[in-house]
Formats: sequence, structure tokens, C-alpha cells
Amino acid sequence: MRFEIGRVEQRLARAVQEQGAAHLTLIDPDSQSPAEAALMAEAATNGGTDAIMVGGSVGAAGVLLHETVQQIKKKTDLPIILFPGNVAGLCENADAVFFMSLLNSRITAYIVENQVLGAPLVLRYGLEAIPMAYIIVEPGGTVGFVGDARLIPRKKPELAAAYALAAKYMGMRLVYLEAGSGANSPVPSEMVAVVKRALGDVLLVVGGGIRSGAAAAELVKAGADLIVTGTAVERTGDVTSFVSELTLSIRR
Ligand code: 1GP
Repeated sequence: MRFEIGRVEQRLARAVQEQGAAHLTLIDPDSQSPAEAALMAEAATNGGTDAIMVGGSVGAAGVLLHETVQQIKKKTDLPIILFPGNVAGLCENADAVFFMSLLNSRITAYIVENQVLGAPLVLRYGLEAIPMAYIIVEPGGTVGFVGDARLIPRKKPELAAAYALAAKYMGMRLVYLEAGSGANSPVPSEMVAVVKRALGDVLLVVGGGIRSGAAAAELVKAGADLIVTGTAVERTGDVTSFVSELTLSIRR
């Protein structure tokens, strides 16, 4: 093999292979205290989530980010994967980082410059870098605005597929279709199906606006390999039951 796939990425791929799909719980350090974040991660672990993502578009940086990861580590053995909005979203105490390029941004900083500034830090911190294309679909939410994305129209799955195929040919091993945190509805399942057909073995991550096991199951049926939920986990009164409903509904 010409490159080595890291432990966390292998674990995600194995989970998808064995279970049919995997679930990632997204924690935004800006939304609650580190101690509360840790309790959420613990409850999500008990509900069967496969990994914890930590990041956000605004405010997920510095001491707050570091402390959130630190507290989460005390409560779960699951991999902690950074989901950075820019170079400030890196910290040395996580396990891995989704090393993302926002392919449909108008600003080169989100496509490559933050990555150039971040790469030496990823190396120094010993983070596993998981190469991922990030593609934002309407409505796009905060990340669509902050990332100045040319949002993929919901009725144009072929455009999303063209981006995804370009990502595959550039060697990215994961592609994330994002509707934006708190979106009224997730990425359309027809779009997920068309994109997955283009991607083949490349893992397809889908997130934004997923609020129920049924919605997650529909996306997995269409071809999603990994389902991300953030807002719904934050808002539910019982994280363990919610995550467990979700994980049970997406697994074979
Ligand atoms: C945001 O896709 C993620 O980047 C999660 O979205 O908060 O709507 O679950 P939600």
C-alpha cells in the first residue's frame, strides 16, 4: 500500500462494513460547558454512537475547544474527531481530524489556505488526518454563510455528484454532504442516492437537519454511510434514548 490508513478511519470503515452504517455525534464546544459536553458524549456512547466529532463554525477554538475535548475523553473511549471550521479548530488532545476542503466555497481560504496553515500543526499534534471533501447543500445554515459556499441547489443532485466525483478523483476518502446545522430538512435522499452511485467505495457522510431515526434510516437506505447529528442530540431531553433509536434504525 502506498499510504497508511489510520486507526480511526479504519474503525469507521469497519463499523460501516459490519453494521451497514455508522453514527457520529457532533458536539459544538460553543453550545455548552465542557462538563455538559462530556455528559452528552457519555450518554451518546451509551446509546451506541460510533465516534464523537468536536467542532463548529463560530467560537470552537482555544481553551474552550481544548477543555471540551479533555472532558469528553474522561467520559468515553470512543475516537474524538475534530471538525474544524478553520485552523483554530485544531487541538492536540483529540485523536483525529477531518482534514476537509470546502469544495464549493468561493473563498480559497476554505478550500486550501487554512489547510496549509493547519497541516504542520496536524503533524506536530500527532493527529490522524482523514481526508474529506465538504460540500454544502441548500439551505447551508451558518456554515454555508461563514464558508461563503455556492450552495448546491436541492433539486440539482447531478451537481453534488460532480463535486463528489471530483473529490474521489482527487483521492479524498470521505465526502460529507452538509445541509447546515439545524436545517429544516436534511439533504434530499435522491441527492444522496445519486452522489453515492458516483462515489462507489468512498464513504459518504450526511449531516444537517437529521432529527429522527426514520430520517436517518431513509438517508442510509439512499446510500449514506455515516450519519451526523448535532442539534437533535443537544436538544433532546434523553441523549441515550435518542441516539439509541437512531443507531438501531440505521443498522442492519
Ligand atoms: C452540522 O451536519 C452537522 O455540521 C449536524 O447538523 O446540527 O442539524 O444535526 P445538525
